[in-house]
Amino acid sequence: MVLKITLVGLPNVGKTTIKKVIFEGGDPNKLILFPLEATIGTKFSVHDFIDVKISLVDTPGQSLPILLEDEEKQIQLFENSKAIIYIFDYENWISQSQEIIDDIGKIYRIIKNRNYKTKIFLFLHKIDLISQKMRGKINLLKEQVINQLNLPVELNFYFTSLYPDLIYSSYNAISDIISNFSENALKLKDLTNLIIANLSRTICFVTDNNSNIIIQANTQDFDNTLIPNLHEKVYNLSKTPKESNFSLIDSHSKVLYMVMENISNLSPNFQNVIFISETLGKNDLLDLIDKFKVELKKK
Ligand SMILES: Nc1nc2c(ncn2[C@@H]2O[C@H](COP(=O)(O)OP(=O)(O)O)[C@@H](O)[C@H]2O)c(=O)[nH]1
Ligand SMILES: [Mg+2]
Repeated sequence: MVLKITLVGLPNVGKTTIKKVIFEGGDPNKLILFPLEATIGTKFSVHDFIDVKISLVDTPGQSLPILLEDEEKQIQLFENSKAIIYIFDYENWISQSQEIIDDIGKIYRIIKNRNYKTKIFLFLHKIDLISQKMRGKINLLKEQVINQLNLPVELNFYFTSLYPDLIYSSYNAISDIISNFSENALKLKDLTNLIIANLSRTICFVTDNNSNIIIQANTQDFDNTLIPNLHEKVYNLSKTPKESNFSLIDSHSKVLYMVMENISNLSPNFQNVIFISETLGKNDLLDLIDKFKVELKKK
């Protein structure tokens, strides 16, 4: 199955960086320190995500107004698009809210007039730049956006960031979106959430054949500052499997237990399942792996 996803938004909101980090394994820390060049012209790329081929369309922000007026461009960008992700940030919202409302309204009407079956998703990105105090009221911000949009349907809304403490928000948003279209992605997401429910300070990753993390599920109390570091470890370990599937990880002066197991015999789309925990030891983690495999077989 091919899933066309189009990324749109004003310049400099983070579209290309999201693509690099989530779909190409780019290091978010480096990409925030050394930003990418502005995207000139629309970029098309293809990525694997479980059983789905994601055909990703990354649009240049500077030409958004032209893209939204030009019929030919509208077709090129949106025709057969299952999902449009409109990305904006808090700074944009403060300084250009009317422009954002107009753009989203235009996209909504283009899809409606052309009878496309496209879902629109909104990312309020770079939430790391919002003050802690304001972040506490983030749902009010969402309400404000939805009210001003005043559309007949409520669009799906996500708060995202690639900042280390918050990066899981971006993974979650993307895998959530893809689960709308892929039965297998949805099942896997439900399965991992089920396994870690009621645990404490534990995280689960599933990687694909390219060692990319395709699903991540963590308990509410998991220390998010550890996550980017763990992504790197998981990626490297997946590439060079060792004899032992158990290791201790030292991260930010914390010791975590990790187990990893190859599950490619259960599903050709997957490579490894990995559990990492601050609270569980080796045997408990091995039990989780067994539980995961039993549930995966059931599906
Ligand atoms: N603080 C912060 N900066 C980000 C985040 N995501 C991307 N950026 C930065 O935003 C800038 C624009 O990114 P880019 O992907 O080129 O934006 P695009 O024009 O929408 O494709 C770059 O400096 C990125 O490093 C984020 O989550 N937080
Ligand atoms: Mg770009």
